[in-house]
Amino acid sequence: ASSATSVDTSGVFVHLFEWSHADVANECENWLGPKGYNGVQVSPPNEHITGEQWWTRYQPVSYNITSRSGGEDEFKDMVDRCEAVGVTVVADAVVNHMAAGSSGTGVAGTQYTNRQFPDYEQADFHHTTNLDTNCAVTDYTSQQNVQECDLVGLPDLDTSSTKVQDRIAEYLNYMYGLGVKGFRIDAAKHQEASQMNGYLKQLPSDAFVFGEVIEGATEAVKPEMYEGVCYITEFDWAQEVAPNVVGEGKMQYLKTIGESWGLIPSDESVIFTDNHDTQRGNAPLTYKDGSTYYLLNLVMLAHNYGYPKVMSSYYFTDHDAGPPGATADESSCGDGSTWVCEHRWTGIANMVNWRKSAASGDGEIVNWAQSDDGNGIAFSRSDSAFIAINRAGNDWSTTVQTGLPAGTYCNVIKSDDTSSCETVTVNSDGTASITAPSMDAVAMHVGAKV
Ligand code: ARE
Ligand code: CA
Repeated sequence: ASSATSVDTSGVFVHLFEWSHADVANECENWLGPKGYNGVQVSPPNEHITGEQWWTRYQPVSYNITSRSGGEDEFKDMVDRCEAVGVTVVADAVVNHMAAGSSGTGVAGTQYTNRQFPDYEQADFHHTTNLDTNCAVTDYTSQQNVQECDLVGLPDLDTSSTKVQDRIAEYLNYMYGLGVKGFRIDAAKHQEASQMNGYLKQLPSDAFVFGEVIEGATEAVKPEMYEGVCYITEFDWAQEVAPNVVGEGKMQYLKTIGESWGLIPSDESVIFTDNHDTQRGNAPLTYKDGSTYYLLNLVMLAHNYGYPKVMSSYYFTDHDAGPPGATADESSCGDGSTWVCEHRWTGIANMVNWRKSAASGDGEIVNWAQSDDGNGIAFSRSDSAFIAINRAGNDWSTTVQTGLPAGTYCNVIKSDDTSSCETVTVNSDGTASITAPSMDAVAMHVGAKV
């Protein structure tokens, strides 16, 4: 299993998709730090091809820290300012491949031709007998096809080569030197696990690393192959959980989310309601779904399975559309046309400190209760945090055991301001009378006691 890293995976991190470094730095100080987020995933910070589409970021031209999000000085300033308020920067590392096409220029002016870059020559890529061509990823039942051919036309680096491994390690260590303690390995599934480890083992042992491995039932490459090498994305979490929040299932089934559902072990798992790909693809719920998406986020943040990543998006209709030009801040967040800022939605933001309280003891789910129809659930964790979530059409009023010490608590779903929040009273025996409104929740924790 993955050893101790500088990221506490009992906390919560957020993906500020396509935010500029300057905006991320401000957000760390104004929101992420105060609300308790312990990490922020940023878009690939290295030089990429030019173009307006968001996915230009996934076509590296060089490892210069220059991108649509800003240059190296802005990157370093962001890392320092986030770290100063307890928020670790997690860089998206695109190292399986380089930019496609016969020639082009990167955003910092670096030029390349077919499979030739300042950092790599043609022999550093997987290839046919001709150095300038390669097979295409077409057959997910073949490990070799998936890992040694080109993904959507992107020249596939020969990650078995120690030269390539060393160059990737140098890039990641360079970012580590700038203060980056976390990495998302893009297209990890397209790199053989031990070859990936060839560069990951060159990183300091406290680096937090998770690999993007999408499970497919009939596919050759399995998430399990990466156990012990890095944390792993669990794409099935949203697919399995969402149908209980909306649709056929029931909230009552959520008690056992975990390995018994076929998910990877909790202590190696990164979970999310949707990500930048699935929100444009097969995500069961996204910000566009409103309250059901909100409830799915609350389930993710309250349950003890996995290390949750909150998705923070920009509004889009066109699948390829790049980010809005607007600065992401107080005036643009949630304006309906630029930045969605899901991570600021009151219940989501306040559940981050809730989860910290929840993890203060053994973190176990106790005092489970449910409504008669199974659409309302309530539970506590570590006797320091309690939540009731209700997907029914009617409010759910009940008296439950909260496990909390007697006292008056904020309902943090509405506010965590102890001077003015709506409150819930916990009696001396730990019970409380609560009302979870329809499509809403009520939550208390020891960190927000009045
Ligand atoms: C773009 C154009 C292409 C063009 C290419 C080269 O869209 O038409 O051929 O450029 O010129 C992103 C976009 C791509 C984009 C690419 C490069 O999504 O559209 O291509 O950037 O600009 C598989 C992989 C998984 C990958 C997904 C998208 O296994 O690793 O496909 N996800 C990551 C990122 C993406 C990114 C890349 C990888 C590339 O998160 O944002 O691509 O760096 C099943 C399988 C999965 C498979 C999935 C989709 O579920 O199990 O393994 O995921 O289908 O095919
Ligand atoms: Ca590969």
